[in-house]
Amino acid sequence: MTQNTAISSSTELSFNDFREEVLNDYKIARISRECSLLGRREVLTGKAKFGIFGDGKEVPQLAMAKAFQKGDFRSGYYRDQTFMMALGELTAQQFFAGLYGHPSIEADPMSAGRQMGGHFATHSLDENGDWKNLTKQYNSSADISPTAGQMPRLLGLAQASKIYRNVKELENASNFSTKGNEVAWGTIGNASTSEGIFFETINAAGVLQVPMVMNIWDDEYGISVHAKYQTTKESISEILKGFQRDEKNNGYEIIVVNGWDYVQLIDVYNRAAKIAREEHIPVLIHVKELTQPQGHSTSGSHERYKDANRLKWEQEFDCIVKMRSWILDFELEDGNGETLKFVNSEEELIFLEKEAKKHVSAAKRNAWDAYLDEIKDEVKITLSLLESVASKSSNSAFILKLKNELETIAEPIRKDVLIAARKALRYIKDETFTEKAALQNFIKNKINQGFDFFSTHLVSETELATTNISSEAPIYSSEKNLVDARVIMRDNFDAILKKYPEVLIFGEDAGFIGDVNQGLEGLQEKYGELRVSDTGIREATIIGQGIGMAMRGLRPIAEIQYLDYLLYALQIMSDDLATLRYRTVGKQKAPLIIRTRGHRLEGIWHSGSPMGGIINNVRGMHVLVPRNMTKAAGFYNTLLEGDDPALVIECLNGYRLKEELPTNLGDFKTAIGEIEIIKEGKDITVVSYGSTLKLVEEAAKELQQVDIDIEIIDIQSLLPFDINHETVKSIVKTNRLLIVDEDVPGGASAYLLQEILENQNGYQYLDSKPKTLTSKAHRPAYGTDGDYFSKPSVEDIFEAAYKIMHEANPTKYKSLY
Ligand SMILES: Cc1ncc(C[n+]2csc(CCOP(=O)(O)OP(=O)(O)O)c2C)c(N)n1
Ligand SMILES: [Mg+2]
Repeated sequence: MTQNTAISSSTELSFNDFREEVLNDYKIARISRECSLLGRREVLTGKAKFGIFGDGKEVPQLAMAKAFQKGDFRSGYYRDQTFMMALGELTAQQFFAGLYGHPSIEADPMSAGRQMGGHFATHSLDENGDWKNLTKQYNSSADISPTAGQMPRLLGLAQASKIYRNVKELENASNFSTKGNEVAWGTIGNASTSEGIFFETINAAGVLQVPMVMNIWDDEYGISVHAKYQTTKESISEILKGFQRDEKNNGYEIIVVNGWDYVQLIDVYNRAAKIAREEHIPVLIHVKELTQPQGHSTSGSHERYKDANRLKWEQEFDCIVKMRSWILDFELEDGNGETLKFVNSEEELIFLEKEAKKHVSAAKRNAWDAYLDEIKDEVKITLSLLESVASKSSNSAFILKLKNELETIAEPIRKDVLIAARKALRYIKDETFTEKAALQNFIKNKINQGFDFFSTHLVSETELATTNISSEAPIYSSEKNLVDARVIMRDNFDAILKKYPEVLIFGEDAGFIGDVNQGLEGLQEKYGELRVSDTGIREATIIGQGIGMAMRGLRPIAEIQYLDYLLYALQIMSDDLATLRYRTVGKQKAPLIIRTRGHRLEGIWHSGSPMGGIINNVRGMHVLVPRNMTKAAGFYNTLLEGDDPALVIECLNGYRLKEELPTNLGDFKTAIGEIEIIKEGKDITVVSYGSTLKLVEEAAKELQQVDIDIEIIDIQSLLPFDINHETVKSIVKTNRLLIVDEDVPGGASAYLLQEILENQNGYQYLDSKPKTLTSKAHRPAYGTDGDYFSKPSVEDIFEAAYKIMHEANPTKYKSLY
């Protein structure tokens, strides 16, 4: 009988303990449900902006929480409030604080109001940004909203256990793992399994054989769209059957269970955890027959798309309703012939339900009061400031009107406060009295506070922030040792792998052959298949592996074979990696290094440099564009001493050029956010980066012959750009600016213009119109001629510089055309 299975698998609890556990579970489910019901009301009455809740998914989450151990990681989505509550990682009050968007990490530990409710996270880092002991706590990687966006990272979270179990040098990484026994648990809705990255993750985890338990919460819908439009055969477990392991082949353990069957669920989850934890075999649990009692979210009502039969079925099969009747019906005969029951009468459950209701309603009130009290204080201060400036101002009538308007807002927010204060300031702009300063200071403080609330922790603000790390020059032996530049890369990676046992390098062709350009030649043989490895062709999950492993204390270097193929990974870089620190207000980090190579080959998909697109999508990461391999290697050495995620773009045409081999491999460093003047000059400041610099240097020689002396700046680092504002100093000298970029018009060059002219105030030193020289507005055509006509050439650079000088001095520099 299933009931007996549950009891025996509950590690020989006495019946009373078991009873207590069941009733406690039921109470958590009820509390969670009440949160969903009241949460929806809060949105519909306008107190919160948007709500998406976990109603209808409570019972399987209770079972998952039981199997989830300290050290484990969750990578899930917005339905998982019950799971978080069952672990003790989310209280009802915190749930509402999140719904209201309370900008305080104490009130809303998930994201301090930065994310909408239903996006869950735990804290991996302490107040100083240092790692906590992750093996001693339950861990939830921070949720993101794009459906299936949690999948790539899940792969890495699971893979970290495999690495910790099998890489000998990491035996003592006790903050992160206990012999690799941690399971990574994914949750995803049935409809979101239609996304490509879901399938990519499933396949990769099967190949890698990592301890991942994938849970699909199946309610047959994705918003209004039924499973028949989402999934072949309307069943994800059915179509994934080929992944089932057998005697001959590795694969998955696939389990199907009904989401309302508490007893079965507990059994299934125990089994799944054991397989994943002990054997490192991925498990997929398809949890069927779940419901959405209130529909998808607060944005609509499911009566519009579910027919009466379905709605009736959902009521009957509501997992809490089912659990309730199971509790009421449960009877067991003990050894003495006595009948054991969970409750003597329904009244007991009704009492418990009322308690849950009261608990949630108080939690909601407390969360709202805590949220509003802070603002009420601000309103009070503002009203008195307005009154005091009104008493002195000749515009008092207008100011008092603003005061009255603020006073009558029943539930004011911070925006209302600042609107009133800032508008009032305009009325006294021509007046002088002491109260004016008080108002000005108040406004400035509130704007600063807003920055702290909503704009900090974009990049690391800890001692490990990479921009704090100084450069360290490469050292060369007395005999000149010129080598193919890829050798510098290889030998530096060798030094890195030796120095940091937590470093892993992986990507397409990165393992056995040592990458397509031999920058990792021989390193797999030396450091083993776990640390230097080949991956499938699957850019999004290569990044996901990196994100997940970096979140568990490893230092992955994920290789994307060519820059042009980064676009497959850009979504996950943009949505997950770049926002991680920001969306957790500095409580989680993933200092992943992404290595790729680009610029300047020939062909639409082999020579791209879509830098504008990239830098605008990955704010929160560093984007580094070294001009040669020594610079690139120096960046890796710097990044490993810091804790920011970064993308390093090596020059594809630079591996076979000669560079001198430094002796301090693994130690020399390229500073991040610093430019380098690679040629001094007095006439024009020419700003560029990466492979294009070689062309600029060539053009410089030719320009010298016509008496034009350009200064060349290698910006080296696009994000962050020139933190010490050195570029403008060059413009102070030359008074002219040319930006050479192989991105499209208005791409990275527009970004650089804004940085130099606006942020560095370069505009005031210019005697000529600033100029950007870019590629054409299309992908570069194939072949040498395709390149010549698509991207800036030496002649283009020469003529652009010459034209600037012609305009400045037409007598000396006669027009070329
Ligand atoms: C990439 C992306 N596309 C669309 C959406 C909008 N969206 C949010 S939830 C959702 C449906 C998800 O359904 P399912 O995966 O079955 O989860 P459920 O909500 O049913 O639990 C959609 C389309 C989104 N968040 N992300
Ligand atoms: Mg669904």
